[in-house]
Amino acid sequence: MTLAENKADEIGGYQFGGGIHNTASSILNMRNILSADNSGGDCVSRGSQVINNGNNFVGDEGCSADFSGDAQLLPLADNGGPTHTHAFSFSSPARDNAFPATLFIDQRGVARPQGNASDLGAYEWAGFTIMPNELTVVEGGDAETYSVALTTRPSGNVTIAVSPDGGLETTPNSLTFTPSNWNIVQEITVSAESNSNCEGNRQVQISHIVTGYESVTTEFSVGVSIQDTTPCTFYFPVLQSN
Ligand SMILES: [Ca+2]
Ligand SMILES: [Ca+2]
Repeated sequence: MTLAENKADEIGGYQFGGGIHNTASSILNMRNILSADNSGGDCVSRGSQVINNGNNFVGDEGCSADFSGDAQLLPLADNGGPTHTHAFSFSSPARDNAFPATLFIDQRGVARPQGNASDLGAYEWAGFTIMPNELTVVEGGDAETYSVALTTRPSGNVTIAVSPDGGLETTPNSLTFTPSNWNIVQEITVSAESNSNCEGNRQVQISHIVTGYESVTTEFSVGVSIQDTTPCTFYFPVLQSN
């Protein structure tokens, strides 16, 4: 369940929980709840018992939650299914952090889990798999590859624009997944350009912008370590004796 953008007025300086308000003498059992971006408290327990059954996200740290902070929720929108839902960014801590083996569909009817585990709240990110997401290439040396695959069938074409940092070359620089080829893994080849500069080994990245998937434009990156092969020459000042 996702509870977001609800409001409860403060009375006498006391918050009544725009997201969750647990009244005195009642017991609140929570698991896999996502309560964030509410006004008047994301979860307020008024002298009553909260039983944390694991993996709850409460933006303002109320109710002894396991996760807090910015849930990176996106505006309420038609993301498929019978009701509007709050999607979230790919980098949201809600993604893949649910208590395992307890959720089988999300509020839209999308099967859970997607990716490494189920997501917190009402929305399951139908994401993609990147393998590996860290690699090493040698300057002027052999190319390496990584693969990208979607985890669910998209409703239309999904494009992924690939942008390597300086010193890297990638092929291709754009991927397209369609509703018919979405489950076929696509590979990207990476190589490091040869040069005559002594730069030392360095860490760069390949950025990706994904459009047309889940009504959300999102980004991810793959980390690349470049090993420098250029010999380094050092010059010392010539000391002259009088
Ligand atoms: Ca997931
Ligand atoms: Ca070099």
